Amino acid sequence: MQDAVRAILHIDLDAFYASIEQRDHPEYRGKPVIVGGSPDRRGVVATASYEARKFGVHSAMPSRTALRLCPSAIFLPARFEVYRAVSRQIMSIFHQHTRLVEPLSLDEAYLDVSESVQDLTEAVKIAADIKQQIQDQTQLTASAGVSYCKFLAKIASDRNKPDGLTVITQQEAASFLDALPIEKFFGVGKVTAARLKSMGIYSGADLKWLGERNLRELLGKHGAQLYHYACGEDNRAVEPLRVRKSVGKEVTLEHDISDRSEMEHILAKLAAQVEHRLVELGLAGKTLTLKVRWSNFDLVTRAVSKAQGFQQTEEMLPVLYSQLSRLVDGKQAVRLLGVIVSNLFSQDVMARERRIVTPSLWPGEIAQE
Ligand code: DCP
Ligand code: MG
Repeated sequence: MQDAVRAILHIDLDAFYASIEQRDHPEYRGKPVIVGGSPDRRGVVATASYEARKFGVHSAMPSRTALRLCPSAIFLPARFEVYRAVSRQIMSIFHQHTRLVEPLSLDEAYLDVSESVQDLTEAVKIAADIKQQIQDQTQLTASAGVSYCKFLAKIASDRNKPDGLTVITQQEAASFLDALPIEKFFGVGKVTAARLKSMGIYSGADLKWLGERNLRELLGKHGAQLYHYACGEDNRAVEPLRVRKSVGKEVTLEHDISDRSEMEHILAKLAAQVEHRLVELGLAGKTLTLKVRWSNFDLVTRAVSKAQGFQQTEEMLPVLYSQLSRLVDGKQAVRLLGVIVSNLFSQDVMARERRIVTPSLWPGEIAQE
């Protein structure tokens, strides 16, 4: 008997926040829309419509830079309540097709449809049906990737955005992965990419050539995993019941640093990213943890808890800075910094929305140079 096929879908909505704004405000359709913080208040871009992306605008860019690149952009504050409601709609569509749904963020999930199909062609049909349902019920477009594993399904959904539907079969995987730039591999950030490139490793084919043992020596367990991805091997299961326990961000620095004000600057950026994610999910957390890895790889963490919880950057920073001042003596160098909020709980909606709207432009307000 033939082995049962694995059929994994990755579905990701296109320019999610911005498309919702264009849907709800027809006058913004076909125009460059940027959702995020205001350019005159050191905000960052959450996302940009495809019209704005043509100017080079992208997520996480300072809004001020975005305004310079695209002076005609329409800047809007995020309406998380609306985005969460749409997210519930699309997740419920996914659940009509399989119980194996693993959400990755508000607009993105893996689905394992292996039980309902004989081959990937049938899985493509399901992906097309889901895209149509999303269109009918939310008037939004999604891009779908179909493959035999999570890694390739995710890469596939990114291939033909927006409104894409891409399949990568087992037969196509090898040539596809060989040509894939290392940055596209799961878990390869800027630092790892730079390190690999300095050794002449640019693509999946190069990773394979380097071999499992070398990659493990270079990058530890993650290196071995990378090798297997490059060979098209990814057995990770779609995990529907992943309960989120924490929201955290960390960064491995390009160069070790020992200057405390530089560390504070990085912590402020990380805290802002954690705040963003917490707000998006409608969560706060009672425990705030500072994570520091010294240049000799020793790891220290310092956790502080408070009953009201942490969500906003300004609530986190005094705690992070005071913990940092106790750890750092100006001599030891740091290679990684992280900020984690755990012991999560759901926040009062109204109180939260008021705080989010304050630092942004009001809906409809148009930023001009
Ligand atoms: N988001 C954010 N900050 C980031 C990245 C994303 O606030 N640095 C938010 C805004 C996005 C949403 O999460 O609309 C979904 O993220 P995606 O990475 O899926 O980006 P988009 O859906 O906006 O665009 P794409 O068409 O590339 O998926
Ligand atoms: Mg998306």
